[in-house]
Amino acid sequence: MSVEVERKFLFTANTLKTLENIGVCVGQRQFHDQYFDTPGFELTLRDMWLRKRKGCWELKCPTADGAEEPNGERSAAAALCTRYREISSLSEIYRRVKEVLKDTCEDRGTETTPSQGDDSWLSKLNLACFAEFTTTRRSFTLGEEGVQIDLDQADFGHHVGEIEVLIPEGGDVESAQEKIRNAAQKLGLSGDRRVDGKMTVYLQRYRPEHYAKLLSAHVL
Ligand code: V4E
Repeated sequence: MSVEVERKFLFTANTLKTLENIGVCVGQRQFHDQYFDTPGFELTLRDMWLRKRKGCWELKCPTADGAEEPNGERSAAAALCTRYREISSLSEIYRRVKEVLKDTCEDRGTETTPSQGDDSWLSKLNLACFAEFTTTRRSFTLGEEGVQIDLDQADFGHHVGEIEVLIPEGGDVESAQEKIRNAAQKLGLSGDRRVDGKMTVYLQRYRPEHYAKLLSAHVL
């Protein structure tokens, strides 16, 4: 299991020029994401994001240590970063999702892990797709170890950049944030406000009721 520490940013043609000058493009790819939740938004209200990408299941959920720094405060730079645990093992995803839904779902699903390709567990747990979109992603590195910069263009007309560092669970979050801060400086990023990701914009546009619930629960 790994933890993704990430800062989103708005990018312009100039950011792209800078990246092409000082970074290395490590690839371009396209993927289709489908996100799932119950009609009562029980996963996303807990900041848990279940998705299927290129036929594989992924769950992003809050880290065990929350988002606080050891001294209980967050620096301005750290506040721009999110961190989420990324789980890609279907058995672990199924276990965690079932645990969250156990009180509300009549059919609690089977004990055995679903097999890849058999999605019947979704309806048993009352899960349905609430968002889907395709992203074209160009990825860059800047020479700083472990830092990746993604420029995402979603098919519903929103684009956003991300600087991300993957660390092991319990790894050094502050050093990841420092790397992200350095990369942001190299890219000449200014601004001290969190930037909305693809999902926030998608929900705002196409699922206003869901968006409002998450906003009032301070998930977004
Ligand atoms: C964690 C999360 C969501 C799931 C999608 O995560 P995101 O990193 O935005 O998507 P993507 O496609 O870049 O995934 P990757 O390829 O990097 O794994 S949707 C909303 N959240 C929570 C969230 C938040 N509250 N604030 C910010 C700035 N980002 C995400």
